[in-house]
Amino acid sequence: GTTDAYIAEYPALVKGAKPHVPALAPDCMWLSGLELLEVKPEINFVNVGERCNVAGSRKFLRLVNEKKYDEALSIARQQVEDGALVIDVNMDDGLLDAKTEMTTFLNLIMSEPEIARVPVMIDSSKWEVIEAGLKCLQGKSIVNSISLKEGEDVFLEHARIIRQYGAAAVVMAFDEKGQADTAARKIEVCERAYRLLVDKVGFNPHDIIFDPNVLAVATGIEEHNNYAVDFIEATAWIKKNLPGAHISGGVSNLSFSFRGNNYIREAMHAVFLYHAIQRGMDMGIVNPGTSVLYSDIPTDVLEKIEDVVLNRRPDAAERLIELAESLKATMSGTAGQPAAKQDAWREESVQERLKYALMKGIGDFLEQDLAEALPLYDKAVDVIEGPLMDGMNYVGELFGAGKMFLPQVVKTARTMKKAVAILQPIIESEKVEGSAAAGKVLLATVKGDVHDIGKNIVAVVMACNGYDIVDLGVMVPAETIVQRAIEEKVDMIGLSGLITPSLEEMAHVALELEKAGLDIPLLIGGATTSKMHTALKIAPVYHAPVVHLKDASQNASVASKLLNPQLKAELVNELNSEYEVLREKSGLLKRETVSLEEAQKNKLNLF
Ligand code: THG
Repeated sequence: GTTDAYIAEYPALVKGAKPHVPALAPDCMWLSGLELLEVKPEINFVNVGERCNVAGSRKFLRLVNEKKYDEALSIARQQVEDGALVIDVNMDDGLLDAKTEMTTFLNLIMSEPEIARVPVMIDSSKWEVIEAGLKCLQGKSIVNSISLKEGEDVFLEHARIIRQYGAAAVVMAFDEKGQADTAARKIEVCERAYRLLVDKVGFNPHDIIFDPNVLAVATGIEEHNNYAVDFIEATAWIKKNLPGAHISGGVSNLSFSFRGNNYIREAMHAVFLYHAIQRGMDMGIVNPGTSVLYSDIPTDVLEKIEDVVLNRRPDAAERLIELAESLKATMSGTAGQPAAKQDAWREESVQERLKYALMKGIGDFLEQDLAEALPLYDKAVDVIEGPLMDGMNYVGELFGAGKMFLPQVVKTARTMKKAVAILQPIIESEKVEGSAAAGKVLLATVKGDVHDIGKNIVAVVMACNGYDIVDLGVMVPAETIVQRAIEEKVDMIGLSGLITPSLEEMAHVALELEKAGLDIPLLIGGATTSKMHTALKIAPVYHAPVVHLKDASQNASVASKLLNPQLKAELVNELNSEYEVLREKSGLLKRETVSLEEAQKNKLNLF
């Protein structure tokens, strides 16, 4: 019916009507799942549920691995019930197909109205996973995350695609130099990213969520003490100077040093948020089920936690550990018993005393105890490899079991350093051809990854154990690692990384070491690394020993084994059989094969 005559009727119909005025772009952040989430100033904080994260929850990882999606969905549902306004979903694991898992899980969420009602934050360090996620979601979701770590071109390209999809974006405070740790660096990186997004890509500032990096405090390393303060200062600056932009962070990262004590961890988060929200933090990835409120924290506990979070005194971490331990004791019912006599340990045998001194990080009696121990051993190095290493190993065990905290491991390492320094002159004088000296270790965070805090802790622990450290920093390409390993004649190479793509990069480095004909043992560590991944993907491509280390407390003892030919052989045997078991367990090798003859009969026949 759209003839000229028909259309000619229109002018009369619209005469005097007001033209449509398009709705203005919102002057606050708009997000949505099935429902709109309008982040008006009255909502002073948007809590993003952290638990649907295979790297952040053992339970969620297990459920996804076992394809128990119903239960995995319940974790999402529970978070929404607990008040999460957004849910973060992360499927980055070296042994999962993250893209497929992301797609599967988001599609499942979309058919659960109680969950799909809230916006989703797609959390991945792989761009292809993020794009796969964006394709599943209706409404306005959040990409977590982009950054300047690979330079402006990649950043702009990703930002433009995000804008086409109509999503908001978390921008991490990383650049080509690495992750911003001080307030000044955080500000520098965020300001640069803001200008690019607003001026070059045409981003609505409300769609920018800065993450100035919540890094762990109270690690035992002094440089880390001001991390929370740096975050809060950068937050205040961003709020004031980058209009419209929001500020978020992964709050649970803050308390990694207190793994094993959930009360202290949650109280630290409450304290951090209390101060950061006042200064302008308006979003955060948190456990929505937390029950600890700032106002409920007893005054004495609060004071000690604020000392740590606000970096108010140099011994803050130590005092909080004491408190954490006494709280643990109270909870396990040993409270009220008289404390064991402070110096009862001085009555024990010298080996036990040395072990105890290391465990507790007490350096005061080392001179006398070492002098007493020396005549009992053939050589001074034996004291290190004997009672001192026993102490280190014990600490490693306790740490692994969540019974000890990171700052204590660092303190132990410092005590070890003192002991090694005392023994050093004697070791030198006893040195014979071919005797084992502490070796030289190359450390690097692999290409594509800017996280270096774990690596730096390892460097401190190993340096304290007498090793020479060649630290190549972050984003180190395989060629550089190979070249420097040769130049520096190192005894072993430690690769570190936090994000999942680093796993592939580590396998690539191993392959390059193999190609270069090297025979240097490889140590693998970092949050996403695992013994399973090492067994399946890294060890098979490199013939020299490849050892996965769960945490920094193990490095020194593994390194000392690698430097002793006999212990090295034992370790390699142990590793080989462990890896074999893991490979079988993974089922990847259980492929049914036919005989060669049969296979040859099946060859492609073109004529
Ligand atoms: N910034 C941005 N995204 C992020 C982070 C960030 N995503 C991931 C992470 N950091 C935030 N999420 C978590 C989730 C869980 C934990 C920490 C951060 C956590 N989990 C317990 C642990 O490891 O001790 C595991 C407990 C369990 O297994 O149940 O602490 O900073 N943009």
